[in-house]
Amino acid sequence: MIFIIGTAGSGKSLFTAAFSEWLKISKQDVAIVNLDPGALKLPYSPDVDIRNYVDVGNLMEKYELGPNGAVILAADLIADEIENVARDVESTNADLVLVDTPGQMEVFAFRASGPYIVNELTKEPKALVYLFDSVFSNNPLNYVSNMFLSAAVYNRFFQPQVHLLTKTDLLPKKEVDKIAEWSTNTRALEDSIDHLEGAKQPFSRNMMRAIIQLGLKFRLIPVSSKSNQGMNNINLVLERILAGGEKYTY
Ligand SMILES: Nc1nc2c(ncn2[C@@H]2O[C@H](COP(=O)(O)OP(=O)(O)OP(=O)(O)O)[C@@H](O)[C@H]2O)c(=O)[nH]1
Ligand SMILES: [Mg+2]
Repeated sequence: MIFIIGTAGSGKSLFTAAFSEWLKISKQDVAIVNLDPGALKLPYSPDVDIRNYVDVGNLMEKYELGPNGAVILAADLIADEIENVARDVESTNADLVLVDTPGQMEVFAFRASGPYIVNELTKEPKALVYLFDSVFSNNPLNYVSNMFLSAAVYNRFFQPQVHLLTKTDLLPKKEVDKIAEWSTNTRALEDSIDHLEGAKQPFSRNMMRAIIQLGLKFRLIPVSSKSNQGMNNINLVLERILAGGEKYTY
């Protein structure tokens, strides 16, 4: 089971759609779970849908909540439905399950319900895929902030975590290569941080060093859900984590 996670708008749902299509073409037996109770439109047809159990619109009316309060309550209510969702997932009989998580990452990652859901939804091998939006991550300050967020997510779930650089079709290749290099070459990132102005520079540098000291590996895999760039690379990494390098479906 693969949980797709990232900040709002980072490309979770479209990646879920594109990667599942790519897997199907590669003759893999894949199912999709939508765990975003607030999703209005999805770029895929989910096999399992949390909206069948939790309805943000109803919660807003019933408890007189605004949209954000209702989304937070909804995320907590997912935990109460976990047995139903797990049963629905089981009945798909799929070899691989992609889980699209709520739009606002914090309601999933930084509340008690998220790790509970990840632990309870399956006992099969699992991985998290954390998305770096390439347009947002294209300056060293934002990049380091995103490293920090992904480290915080790792610290919440303690599952194997793979990092993607999404929407690469929106940037020139040179820019994509530069961001990808930051993730493997600390000197390159430090050089870019050196060009920041004022207090941002020592702050970013110290934050970068703190995260690197944690020993977390952040190698970013560039992907585009529009052109399918990188799907093969992410698939190979996930096969290694989840199936010991074998295909999920024979
Ligand atoms: N060009 C391009 N646009 C993308 C790509 N991935 C996502 N987008 C666009 O970015 C926007 C957000 O994508 P989503 O897949 O909805 O992102 P999300 O993380 O699920 O967003 P929320 O669930 O609303 O937080 C949409 O307009 C997508 O069409 C990509 O690889 N390339
Ligand atoms: Mg989404």
